[in-house]
Amino acid sequence: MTVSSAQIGVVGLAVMGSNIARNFANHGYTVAVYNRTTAKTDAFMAEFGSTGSFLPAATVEEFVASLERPRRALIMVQAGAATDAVINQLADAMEPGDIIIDGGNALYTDTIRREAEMAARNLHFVGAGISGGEEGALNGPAIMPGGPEESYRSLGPLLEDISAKVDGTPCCTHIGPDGAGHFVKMVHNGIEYADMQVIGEAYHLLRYAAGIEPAEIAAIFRTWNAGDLDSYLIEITAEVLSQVDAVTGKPLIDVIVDSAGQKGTGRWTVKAALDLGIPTTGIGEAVFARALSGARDQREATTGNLPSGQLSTLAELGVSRDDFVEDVRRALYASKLVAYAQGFDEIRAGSDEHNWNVDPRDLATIWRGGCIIRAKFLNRIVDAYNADPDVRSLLLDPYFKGEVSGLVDSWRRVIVVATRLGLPVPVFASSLSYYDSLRAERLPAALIQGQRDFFGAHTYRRTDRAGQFHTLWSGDRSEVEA
Ligand code: NBP
Repeated sequence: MTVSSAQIGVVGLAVMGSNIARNFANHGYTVAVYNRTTAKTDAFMAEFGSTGSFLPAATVEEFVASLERPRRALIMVQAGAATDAVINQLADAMEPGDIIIDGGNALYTDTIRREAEMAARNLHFVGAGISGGEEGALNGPAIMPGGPEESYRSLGPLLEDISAKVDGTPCCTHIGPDGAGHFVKMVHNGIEYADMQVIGEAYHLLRYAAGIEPAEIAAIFRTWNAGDLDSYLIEITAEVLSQVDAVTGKPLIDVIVDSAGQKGTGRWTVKAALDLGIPTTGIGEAVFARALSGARDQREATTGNLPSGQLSTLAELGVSRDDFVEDVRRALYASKLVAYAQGFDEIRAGSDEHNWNVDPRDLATIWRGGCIIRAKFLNRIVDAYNADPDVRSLLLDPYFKGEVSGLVDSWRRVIVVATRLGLPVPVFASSLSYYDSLRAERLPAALIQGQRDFFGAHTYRRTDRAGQFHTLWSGDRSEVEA
């Protein structure tokens, strides 16, 4: 007979699942482990069985039977159909009140559906976003659990225990009902796309506008990491840029193919933003930049084969190298602020749409550690929402406004230089356009409304009177009230 003594179980022992199982065991929990292919469970036990208290199971039934009640089973398998298959197997073996947690990168709409399906079977379903990659899974990730409040009471202490801690605060908190956890994890990844792209654009300018070699750029990034830009992504950028390829002796960056992969969470973030009507332009440009980089056939046809127009050099533009380096740092910082402001706008809109009541301060707090976008300046986002929970854009917060006022001139100069040198900076440039759009008293949308009224009688509103109006474009061009 199986002893029901595991406080938590993990299904799926690939890299993430095995590291999370070990993380629980390292915190003193007895962990039931199960993998579809039993050989993987055996291999896990052979390698790590003696490092903690694990109960290996060969079947789902045995796995479920080894869990204490209410049972808590964390699924760490491939997102999509595999997750549905495992949920159904667990649900068949579980009893009312038990908790199924999906720690994979599920699409939040799938999580909403699954939560409703499990609720109908009197089971709790928790979609938990987990960030930090394999290292975080083992040593402390950021965890974003959604699902019923009630299940968090039983589950929360365990998840908080294994999460990263910053100043003693766990990087885990209940985010909101059903799909809230996976939604914010999705936007987290979207912000990560933008953050990585702006760092990439900064590198590209230092390298190809200022002609600085990778090892020296690494040193520049290290100094940046000691200031406002202090973050995990800046830190690892310096590591990557200082790496030398053992085969060729060249900087590793020069032998890596310049096609960025993607698994889909950035694309989901943009799709959701489009549906919500939130202009997450930085994230969108970052996703498109990866797509363009990966369009090998097209790039082979176009590289060196499209007219550039008259190009300049930094020297011809009278810009000194040191001034330019500092301008790039500021443009990077400003563009990054825009990406975060847009990401938080999307979270607010998603939360309103689904009545999740997500507190943005929770996210800024738990993202300070464990996750890929961990950064010092997230403390400032907490302060901003503390000062005004309803601030219409983070860019309006007095601290960030002050920061941007010290950055914006550099930001403009960098876009000019990049344009004159013919270097692509899609997120730097679109973020500045977004910022200028927010500042603008008038936008060209008035003309668009005129055009829409011309060809489709879509009507327009006037600046001086209430109501909807239409001009009789193909008649005498007088205006009528619609
Ligand atoms: P993978 O995403 O590579 O999934 C492999 C696991 O899924 C194996 O345990 C495999 O079992 C299991 N599996 C599959 Br595939 N189909 C199954 C099915 N029909 N029934 C039961 N099990 C099935 O693993 P991972 O990279 O560890 O990621 C796990 C989850 O965590 C994913 O959702 C991922 O998106 C998410 N995530 C990953 C990272 C990361 O850095 N890798 C970070 C954050 C989140 P088998 O051994 O029998 O084939």
